[in-house]
Amino acid sequence: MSEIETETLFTRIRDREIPADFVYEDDEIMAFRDVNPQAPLHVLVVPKEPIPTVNDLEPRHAELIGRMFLVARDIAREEGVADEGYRLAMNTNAAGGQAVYHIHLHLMGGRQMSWPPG
Ligand code: DGP
Repeated sequence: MSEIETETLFTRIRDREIPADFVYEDDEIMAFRDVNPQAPLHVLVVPKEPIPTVNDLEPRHAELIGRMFLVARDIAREEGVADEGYRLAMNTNAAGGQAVYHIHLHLMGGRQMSWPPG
């Protein structure tokens, strides 16, 4: 359904065209604080490749997606919320609440999360 955009808001952050508060970066993955935090800790873990949605994932992305969770787990530990708990979420398309069409894992912590989400 979606056309693969080569430039997204997050590739512009990746390329330092837009500033962001980075907490992690390697060859494939970056993580920076959400500009509109929904919790005391709100970090986005983002692949450098602009994959639009979870629907666009291919088998070759399996390791990348796994590594995104490991990066999020490590940041949760570093930020001191690992033991008390945190939420990881990836919104998909309009009904899933996705606003930026470049996949990203939300890491949220530092407050009690409710379920179900709104
Ligand atoms: P989603 O709705 O799942 O697509 O989440 C997009 C998130 O991206 C949302 O929580 C706000 C965040 N965001 C939007 N624009 C910027 C920006 O320019 N910088 C940063 N750091 N975060 C942004």
